[in-house]
Amino acid sequence: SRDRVPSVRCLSVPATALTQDDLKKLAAVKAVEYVKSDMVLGLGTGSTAAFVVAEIGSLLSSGKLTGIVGVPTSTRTFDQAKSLGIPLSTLDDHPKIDLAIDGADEVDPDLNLVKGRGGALLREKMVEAASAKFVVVADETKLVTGLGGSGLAMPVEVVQFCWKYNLTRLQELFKEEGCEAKLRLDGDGKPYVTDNSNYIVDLYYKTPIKDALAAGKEISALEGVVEHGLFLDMATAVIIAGKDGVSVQT
Ligand code: ABF
Repeated sequence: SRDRVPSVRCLSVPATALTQDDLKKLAAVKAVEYVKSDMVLGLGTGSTAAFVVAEIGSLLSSGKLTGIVGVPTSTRTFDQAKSLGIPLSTLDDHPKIDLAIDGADEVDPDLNLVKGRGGALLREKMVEAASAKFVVVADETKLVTGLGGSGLAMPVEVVQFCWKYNLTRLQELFKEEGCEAKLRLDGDGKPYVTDNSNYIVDLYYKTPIKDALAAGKEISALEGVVEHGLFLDMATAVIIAGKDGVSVQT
């Protein structure tokens, strides 16, 4: 695990009057300071990551950044980056990524994450696991004391075949945490289908996950489970924008 250093607080602007979007933008701009020309970049998914991609696009068009290649973590990030003229590639052609920047849904004190509420967890985890550095950007509402503690979804990507069987097995795994499992639906009330043609089962906990490391292994051991939203011991740094400014935790 990473050595923890006290978080560095750089008070850029009094953030009291800032909206959540303003905070996301602050975190995004701070993260892009880590981007250097000629890097291969993992481009995250979600509203905070979208500010990162926008910032990279503007540095590229102003000539302040050159020679970068982006590996997107979703079709929607692909579309956004393409529209900004960011050269794009994939893990097949760029298996080693210098730096990935992405959002998160939950961040615990050890920089372990819940990710995937944006539905992109599989490609995010593939890209971020292939990255030499993985910087997370989030506003302070994402901070939790224990994963699953937000009461919001912890997503698991499953094959479509017999999804109900796996939904039941997943729920059973977390009986002690009072887990309720739900199939994620899209706007039309049909099952949400990921970029990889799979379904998502969202797990909702009444109390935080007791042992996230063990939980991740148990989830992955279920046949038909493709990937889960526990990103453990993966983040190199977490940039949190909050009411007292932007902090960088490593
Ligand atoms: C993405 O960032 C997803 O894994 C996660 O759901 C999302 C957080 O979204 P937002 O930045 O919009 O809060 O990586």
